[in-house]
Amino acid sequence: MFNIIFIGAPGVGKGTQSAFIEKDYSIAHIATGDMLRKNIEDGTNLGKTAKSYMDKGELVPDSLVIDMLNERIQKDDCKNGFMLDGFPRTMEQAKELDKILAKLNRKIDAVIDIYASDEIIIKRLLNRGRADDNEETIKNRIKVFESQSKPVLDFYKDKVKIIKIESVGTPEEVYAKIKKELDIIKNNGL
Ligand code: B4P
Repeated sequence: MFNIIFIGAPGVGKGTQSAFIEKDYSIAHIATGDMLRKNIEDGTNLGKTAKSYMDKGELVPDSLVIDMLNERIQKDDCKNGFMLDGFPRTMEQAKELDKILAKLNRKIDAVIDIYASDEIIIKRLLNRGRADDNEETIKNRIKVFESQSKPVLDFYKDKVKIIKIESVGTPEEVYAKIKKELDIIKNNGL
């Protein structure tokens, strides 16, 4: 079993890198942003509430995202392990995740701290052009990341191995750096 968390600013490449990891390590890719967008698409109550926050680049309320994650993480495809892409994004989410994992008798093996300059992030996101990828919303998402999500790294600092990766170069080049570190952890069974 191999359980990983990705922490990084919007557009830094969490989703892009998660796709490589999912394939190589055969673990479930859990992207809370994708799950919320699916709820919006399906017109669920959760989707309706989430949309009002996501359109402004704000975080969706903790209780909603935590319940969604709790249910997802217990699905069969997580038996071999999981990679959390976009969760936890607040201290409250990190603390609740600890409780959820304790109940399931599971632990986090590695946290990937992925980073790039604001300039690179803004360029990538404007290029992608998703509904929430306009300059004003992107700038707010970066601000929200700095104030609410970055502190989550401190929560894991003394508990879990943190891999720090600069997300510059092609996606394949970035992934080569991540894979090297993950293989060390996996092979040492840390
Ligand atoms: P997310 O869906 O998580 O979106 P993101 O952070 O913007 O994207 P990511 O980092 O995955 O970027 P990607 O690899 O795609 O969140 C969206 C919203 O959902 C949040 O603002 C929030 O409202 C809500 N939400 C989600 N989770 C939540 C939670 N836990 N609590 C509360 N609210 C939550 O890369 C971006 C682009 O860069 C792509 O086009 C990609 O092709 C390109 N790219 C990537 N790597 C590259 C590279 N090396 N070189 C060139 N381009 C690259």
